[in-house]
Amino acid sequence: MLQRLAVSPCIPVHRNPTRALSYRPPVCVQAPSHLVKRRSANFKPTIWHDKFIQSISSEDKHEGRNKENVTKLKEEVRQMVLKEELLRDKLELVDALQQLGVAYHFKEEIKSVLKGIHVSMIQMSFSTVGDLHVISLLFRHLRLHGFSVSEDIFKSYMDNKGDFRIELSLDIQGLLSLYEASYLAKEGEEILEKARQFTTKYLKSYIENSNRTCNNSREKEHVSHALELPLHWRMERLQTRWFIDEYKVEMKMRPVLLELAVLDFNLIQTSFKKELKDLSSWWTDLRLYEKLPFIRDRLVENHLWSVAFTFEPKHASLRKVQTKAICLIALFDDIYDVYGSLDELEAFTDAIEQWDLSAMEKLPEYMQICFMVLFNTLNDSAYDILRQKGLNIIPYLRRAWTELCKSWLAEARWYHGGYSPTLQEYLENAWVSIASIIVFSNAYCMDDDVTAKDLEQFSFSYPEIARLSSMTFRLYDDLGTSKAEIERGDVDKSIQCYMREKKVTESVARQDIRDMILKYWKLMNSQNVGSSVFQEYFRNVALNISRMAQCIYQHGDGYAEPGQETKDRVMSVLLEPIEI
Ligand code: 0FV
Ligand code: MN
Ligand code: MN
Ligand code: MN
Ligand code: MN
Repeated sequence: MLQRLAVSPCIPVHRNPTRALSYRPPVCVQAPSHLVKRRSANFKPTIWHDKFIQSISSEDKHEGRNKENVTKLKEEVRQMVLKEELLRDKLELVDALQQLGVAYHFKEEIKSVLKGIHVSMIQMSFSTVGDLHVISLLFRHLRLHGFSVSEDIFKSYMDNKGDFRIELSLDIQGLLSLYEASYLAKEGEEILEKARQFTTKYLKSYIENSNRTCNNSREKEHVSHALELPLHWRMERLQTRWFIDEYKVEMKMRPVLLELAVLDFNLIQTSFKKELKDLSSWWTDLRLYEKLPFIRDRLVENHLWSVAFTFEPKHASLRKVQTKAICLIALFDDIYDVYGSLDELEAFTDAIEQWDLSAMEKLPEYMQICFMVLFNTLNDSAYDILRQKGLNIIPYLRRAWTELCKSWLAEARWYHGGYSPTLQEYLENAWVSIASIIVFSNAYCMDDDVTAKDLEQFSFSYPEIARLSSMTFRLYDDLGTSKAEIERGDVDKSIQCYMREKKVTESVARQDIRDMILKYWKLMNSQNVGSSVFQEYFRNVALNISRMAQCIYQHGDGYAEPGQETKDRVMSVLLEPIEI
């Protein structure tokens, strides 16, 4: 199978301490930069200019009052969670909190409610029978929160041939909840696989029938939304935004919940805007785009990625680090894929590995700029952690950037050498070259709750869930971007490797790659990552990377060629408050 990367815990910054003494002026081995024949991908400029970003109001004159209100409402909701008695009510409340995007305020309470339910289920040997909707909600939330629960819980809804009983197809709410639960399946779980197929089939026919009869339009809207994408795969802030609007007209709507959700959404969004303004000043002041106009200039879209990984207020400084890193990832990726010559890329990869300003001198000027901006940005983020927590995380970040550059170099060598990798060769490299190891390393090393022991663990290998999530990101990316990449000249991506190896058409390959993605999701669900606060946080980052990748590439390449879809997402998550 796919190998994990071996890692030395502490890479010495200077391999040879006497180097400074034996310093000699560098010899430039490459062709002079102006003689290199360069390609360009003709990426469009950004639609979000700094002038516009700075003109956005990030001051809310009611911010103080709204914060006070949130504190008060939170207390009311906390009481609600603790007071609820019936199983159905408890679960529906937990589910609403989750979908309204405020569950993070009540982590402890929700855990304790679910723990109570779980304990009583153990006492009854999981022989719970009841409403399909309630049991499905129960199953999904137990799994999401790391409680062990077997798929056998659904056996009582099956006939003696092992199929779901046909009369269930009339229970739309039950079908919908079972459908959502089925996406929490682990590798090899057949009941849940049957559940997914059964519910998908009958929900689709419900939509077809109701197109003719036009009954209950809200239910229909919910079913279509779910069929488009299950909850487990959705980018959280976008789902929250959608659900808040739905919740407004829900029969069981509780005004306290709604008010909390809207205020909280807007407060968090105010923080996103402040972050964005700082980031836009940083990016504009670097003036990289003037010097390197061939790159993807996508600051705002990059911040949307960071928000997707960790939206909670306490992660504001991590988000800024992530957005800066993604700007540099996109810049470097374009150099390795399109702009740089192979000689230059070899030299650049060496320089990154050495992590030393003198290594930079051998590089052409445009690469010196790239090297230095990474050197400064990374050291800057690491400095904050060293100052605040006394932890030196530079070795971990260097490791990730070096591995990333090496994986990009491998692809460049393949491309320039006219080599077509096997699918396995490709994937072993491509889960790294998609660059999420940088996101993971930042998220891991810079979290408040990370312990020295966690860091030691990290120095041996990346957690398996990081590799699985990166794999989904890679495959989603290839589905959305490989057409343009191959046209402009690039190494074969997963789709082309698959077509060649299995001798199938592109549309078969695409479908099979979608099936592979589903398999990776199941493997992610199978990971037993532990239940500490830190472990749960890290698992969510992994799930969120897959969710965001699915979202950005849902309608093609929403990143390099952001159209109306991406613009709408930026507006509704980052810029437009919900009206009160
Ligand atoms: C990948 O671009 C991509 F979406 C980037 C670089 C931005 C977001 C990155 C992270 C959140 C880590 P592209 O399709 O050019 O990547 P490949 O690897 O296919 O060249
Ligand atoms: Mn690329
Ligand atoms: Mn690339
Ligand atoms: Mn944390
Ligand atoms: Mn790509």
